[in-house]
Amino acid sequence: MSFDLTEEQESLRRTVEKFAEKELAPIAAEAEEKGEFHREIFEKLADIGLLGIPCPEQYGGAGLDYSTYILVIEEIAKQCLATAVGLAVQGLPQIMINLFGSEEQKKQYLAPLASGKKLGAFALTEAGAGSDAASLKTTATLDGDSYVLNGSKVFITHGGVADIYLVMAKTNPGEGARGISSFIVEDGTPGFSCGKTEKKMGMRASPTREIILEDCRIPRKNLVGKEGDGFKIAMIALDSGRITIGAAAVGVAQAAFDESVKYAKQREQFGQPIASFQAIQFMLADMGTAIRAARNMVREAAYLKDKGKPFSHVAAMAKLFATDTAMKVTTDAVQIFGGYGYMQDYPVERLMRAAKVTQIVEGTNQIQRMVIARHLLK
Ligand code: COS
Repeated sequence: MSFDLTEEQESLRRTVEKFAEKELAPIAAEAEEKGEFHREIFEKLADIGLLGIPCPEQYGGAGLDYSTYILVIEEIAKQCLATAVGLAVQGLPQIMINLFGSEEQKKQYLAPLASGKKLGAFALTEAGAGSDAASLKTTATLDGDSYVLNGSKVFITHGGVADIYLVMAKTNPGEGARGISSFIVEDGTPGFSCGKTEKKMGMRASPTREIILEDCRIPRKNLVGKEGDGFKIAMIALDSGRITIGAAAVGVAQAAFDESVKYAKQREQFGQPIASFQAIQFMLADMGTAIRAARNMVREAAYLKDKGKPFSHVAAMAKLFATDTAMKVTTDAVQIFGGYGYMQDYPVERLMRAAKVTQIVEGTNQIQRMVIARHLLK
């Protein structure tokens, strides 16, 4: 594993950095305050080929590796976590359909997702099934050449704005995890509707919504993989998703660190910049050290995935460490800013609220510890 980026990776990283400074920085604070989703940002991301990173070129994607995907996510997250998480979520259905879908599904769904013509979403969580995902209650009953879905999903990122949902439902309710299957459900299908839009602590430019399935009849051919494979398909997708959330957390932490260094050099107290005090220097030293370690862990997880090696526990470790780092670094950033850090005039309070959700999404950090411990003890 090399620490150097290839020329192509560095060039793409710089392009994305400039894109994020030009397109996201000016709107991120206001979109957060108003809870506004900017669909046009995803069109612009699509124009520069960023919505189809994990999709192979033959199906209309960029066919780039995960080591490149995480660079893109980190740069976007520095300016706007909502957009970075959206970019990560857009990848999940592409990964699932590419790995487990039929040729027909790949031809029908991958190009629209990769080109950004359609937005994708991942629908696993239910009101009573969060960390214990296998206890989900939504059912899918085979009826002739259709499946009929009934149930509801909560906390769905891009719920209501997505066009294609990968929905996990029980085809065999008595079978636990092995009774779950995975389906493609299109927006507009009779029986598909959206419920409550959540009011969140942070990441408010990304809509999080309930979706409702009432006798929602979808073609039998929309089953992804085989009946009973849905839980494993979801877990495999989440393994990859956890790497991208780790990358997003590194971006949030880096942004808070950069703001802190700038502020510490310019803010004067007791007749000198606060950066000259050891109390602040040690905080910055710890923040910089943790961010470097987190970034390297995320890169290792991506490297293992790219090489086709087992990476599930390393992805969990990277997600755990990077998101805990983001929480600590953003909290310390607010502390360095003092009273100003608590005010919305500076970006660090928004970054601190953003960091919190990274410890929860794609599996809470307690679930990551479970995944890690199971691996270490097996
Ligand atoms: N890759 C492939 N297969 C996996 C897997 C993975 N990462 N994790 C589990 N599986 C398989 C297991 O091998 C097992 O298969 P068999 O039945 O053939 O033995 C099956 O899935 C059930 O696994 P397990 O018994 O470990 O399931 P648990 O109910 O104990 O749940 C956890 C495991 C807790 C890890 C899982 O429910 C989880 O990740 N929860 C968090 C959900 C989450 O991240 N939600 C966020 C949604 S997006 S914001």
